[in-house]
Amino acid sequence: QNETRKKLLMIFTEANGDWVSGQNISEKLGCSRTAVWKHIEDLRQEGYELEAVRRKGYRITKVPDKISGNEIGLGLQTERLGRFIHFEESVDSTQKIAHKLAYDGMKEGTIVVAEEQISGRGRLDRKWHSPKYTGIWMSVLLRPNLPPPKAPQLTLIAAVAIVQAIEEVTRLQPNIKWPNDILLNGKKIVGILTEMQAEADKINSVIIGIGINVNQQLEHFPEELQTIASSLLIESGKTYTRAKLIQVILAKLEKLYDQYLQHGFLPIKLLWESYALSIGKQIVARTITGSIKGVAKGITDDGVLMLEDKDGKTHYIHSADIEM
Ligand code: BT5
Repeated sequence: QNETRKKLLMIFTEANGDWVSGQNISEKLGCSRTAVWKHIEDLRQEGYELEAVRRKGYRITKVPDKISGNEIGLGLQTERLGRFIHFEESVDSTQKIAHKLAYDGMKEGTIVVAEEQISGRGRLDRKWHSPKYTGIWMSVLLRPNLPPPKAPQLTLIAAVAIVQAIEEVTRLQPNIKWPNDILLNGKKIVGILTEMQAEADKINSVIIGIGINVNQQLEHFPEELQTIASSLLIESGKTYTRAKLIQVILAKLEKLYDQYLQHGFLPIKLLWESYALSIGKQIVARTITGSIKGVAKGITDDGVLMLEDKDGKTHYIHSADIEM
C-alpha cells in the first residue's frame, strides 16, 4: 500500500504538473483503473488536490504543506528551544511522547511535533481535534528551576509568545482568553495545555502542549466546533507555512522564557494583560467546585485570575473555564 503510494507520487513528480493518463498510471503501478482511482482518492484525503479530466487523466494542482524535522531546524533562530526535534507523521498525542522523553532525561528545549494526533488532548481529558497536515500539534519540554506552583505562569508566557508570533507572521491580531485560549474574532484558534512532572518543591519538567489551527477550512472541523473554532486560513483567507510559524513561536518563547527566568513574571504580566480579552468585563468562571460570576480584575503576579463578585469580594481563580 505504502509502496504504491510512493510510486504514484513519483509518477506525478516526474510529470511535473502535467497530465498523466489513468491508463499510464495503471500500467506503471500494475493495478486496475478502479484501483488507481482509489489511490487518487487516498491522496485527496491526505490534502493533495488533483484534477481529473476524461481522456486527459489526472494532474496534481496542490501538494500539501508538510512539516519535517529538517524544515523546522533549517533557519531556526534559537539556542535551546527546538534544538532537538522529535517528529512523527501520526501520534496519539504529542504530550504523551514528550512526557516519556522528559522522563527519559531529554534536555530542555526538546520539541515533539506531529502531522496528526489521533487522540489529541485538552484540559480535563477533553478532546483536541488535530487533523492531518493542517495545524501545528507540538509539545515543548522545559526544565525551569522553579517551585511547582509557578508552572501555570508558563501557560501565560506561551500564550504571549504565540500571539506575538501569529502577529508577526500573519499580521492578524489575536487575543488571549484566560488561561489558555487564543481567539480571533471570538473564535478559538489556539489551545495550550501545560502539564508537569514535579517533586514536592521542585519542577522536574514542564510540557507545554500547543495546538494551532492554521490551514483548516471550516468544513475540516466537526460540526460541534464550527461555531466556536476557527483557523488562520479562515480568518485571513491565506495559507501559512507551518514550519515557519513554529520557528517564530520558538524564537519568541525562548526570548520571553529567558526574560522570565531572569526578571520574573512582572514584565510578562504586563504584556499578557495587553493582549487579554476579559479584563474589566463581566464573566462567569466555571470551576470544578462551581460557578462564580463577576468582573475580571486582572491576574496576580503569579498569573492567578482575580474575579470581583457583586458584593465586592475578590475570588482567586487558579483553574476554570471562562464564559464572557
Ligand atoms: C485546550 O484545552 O485548549 C488545550 C489544547 C492543547 C492541544 C495541544 S496539541 C499538542 C498537544 N498534544 C495534545 O494532545 N494536546 C496538546 P481546553 O481548554 O480543555 O479546550 C478543549 C476544548 O476545545 C474542546 O472541548 C473543544 O470544545 C475545543 N476544541 C477541540 N479541538 C479544537 C480545535 N482544533 N480548535 C478549537 N477548539 C477545539
